[in-house]
Amino acid sequence: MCERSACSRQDAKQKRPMVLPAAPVLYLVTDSSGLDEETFLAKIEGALRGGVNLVQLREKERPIREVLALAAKVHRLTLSHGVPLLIDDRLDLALAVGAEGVHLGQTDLPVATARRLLGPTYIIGATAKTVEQALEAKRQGADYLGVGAIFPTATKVVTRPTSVAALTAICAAADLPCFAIGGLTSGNLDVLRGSGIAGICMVSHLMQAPDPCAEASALLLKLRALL
Ligand code: 3NM
Repeated sequence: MCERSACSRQDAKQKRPMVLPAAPVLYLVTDSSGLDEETFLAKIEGALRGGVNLVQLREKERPIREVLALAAKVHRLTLSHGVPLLIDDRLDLALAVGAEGVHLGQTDLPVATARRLLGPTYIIGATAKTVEQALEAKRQGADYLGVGAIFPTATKVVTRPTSVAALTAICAAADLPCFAIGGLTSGNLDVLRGSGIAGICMVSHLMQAPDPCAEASALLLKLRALL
């Protein structure tokens, strides 16, 4: 599975993927900090070969032109695997690179505004930490919810803890695919059993894995058994 030649999904190269993958979703949220570009892209490529089926480009610190150039390269990779690429926060970047959608936090552009600007075919994800936020994001047109932080995270992010009980309540109330995020590793996923999630998001566990392909394929096996 992790051999370069074995994993490309040739048929997916023909058209832009526009829909969320079905559960289980293994969602890679990228972080290029501390990595040169070649290594960064190789990590993403490896994770895609291992079965990551949704990718978000999340670059908070870098100038927009750098992120634009990087997004185009990441999009080439995701397209070649038939996997949607979402851009964190920046609808302008998503449009500029022809990405499949955006992920919006609670202080970003409102979901309804993004939906009005992007139309129905783009994927829009929203961060939700309470049932109220989840229902509001759904009402405004979100396609999925990112819910966390389930565990403390060392990834640079403004967040606060979200309990598994709150995650379970959100999954039950929202009737949208919910993806857990925050401090998740291959060793702590069991707490998510029975929560109703459709998948998980990971930054550091995959970006820092020595072999993201092997790690992603092992994670998918775990997720299949868990969901
Ligand atoms: N959002 P890691 S936690 C991007 O709680 C992000 O909404 C969060 O990184 C939230 O997998 C987070 O390395 C970072 O812990 C998750």
